[in-house]
Amino acid sequence: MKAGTVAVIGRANAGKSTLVNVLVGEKVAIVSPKPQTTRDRILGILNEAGAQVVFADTPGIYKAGTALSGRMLRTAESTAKDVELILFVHDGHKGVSEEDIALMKRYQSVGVPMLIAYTKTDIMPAENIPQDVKEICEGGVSCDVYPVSARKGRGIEKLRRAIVAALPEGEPLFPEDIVSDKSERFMLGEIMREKILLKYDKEIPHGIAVLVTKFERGQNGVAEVALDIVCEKPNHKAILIGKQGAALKEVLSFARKDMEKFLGCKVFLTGYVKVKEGWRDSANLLHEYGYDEER
Ligand SMILES: Nc1nc2c(ncn2[C@@H]2O[C@H](COP(=O)(O)OP(=O)(O)OP(=O)(O)O)[C@@H](O)[C@H]2O)c(=O)[nH]1
Ligand SMILES: [Mg+2]
Repeated sequence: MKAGTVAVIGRANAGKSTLVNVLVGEKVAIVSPKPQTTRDRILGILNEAGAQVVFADTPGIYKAGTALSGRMLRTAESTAKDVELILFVHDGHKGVSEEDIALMKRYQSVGVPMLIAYTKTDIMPAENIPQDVKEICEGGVSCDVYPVSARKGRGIEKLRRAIVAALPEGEPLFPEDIVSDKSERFMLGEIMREKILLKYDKEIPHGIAVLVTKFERGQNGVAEVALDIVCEKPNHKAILIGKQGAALKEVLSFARKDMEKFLGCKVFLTGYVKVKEGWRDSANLLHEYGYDEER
């Protein structure tokens, strides 16, 4: 059978996690309109007759400002080296700049076969596509470009076929009944982070870590989830909580609904907001919140 790992690489906010979710057919990674949504390497596993594709979703390429973003960048870099294929995701609706071409060439020079997914074609004029593809080729990038819309599901099947065809023959790396390497506990924390990314301005979510402190499925079919929402500043804490706790209540309620869908049972969710100044630059706290480089 065809089997292998595909590193999904590209700029922050390009649409990598959305594409991985669509290719796998299940939500394995959270998505938001804000750059730097994905912080860890997340494996999404696609099983089909005669093939197993392991997609390694990575944090988007973005200039590093904190120890956390430095780690995120290194996660993307190291993932690209140890795979059978690189899927470079490009946000087509932003056009193609010289820096984009330079980045594509840099990943092509890793020496692993590469395909380009040119995504978000649903929010751009279709006539720009051939010109952009030509520019990519003439810029010296010698790999196939697949225009897709992850949101509308366009071009996905063709891309999936091309990915499978590019993989070597091999044995599956994971059992066929799992879709992700991450635990339910990890996903619960990510669902909370996704709702915070969607609700608050970007200065706040970028400084958030979510620590799941309790996850227990009770006899009564209710899962009890407690988490700490760690932020960087006292004024962020005040914004997160809102007037008489209204903002926190709302964001917890959004998260709870998604957690119930994810776990398939009722969820009793409690969340506490805590302040840890400078946690994004503290090696100990990065470790405590699960942002280690080697895992
Ligand atoms: N219109 C449209 N929007 C898309 C498409 N794919 C992704 N998006 C949107 O683009 C934004 C970023 O998507 P993500 O999947 O989180 O992007 P990412 O590359 O994983 O981002 P980081 O994890 O921050 O690097 C979200 O608002 C998505 O809904 C698409 O095909 N069409
Ligand atoms: Mg992502």
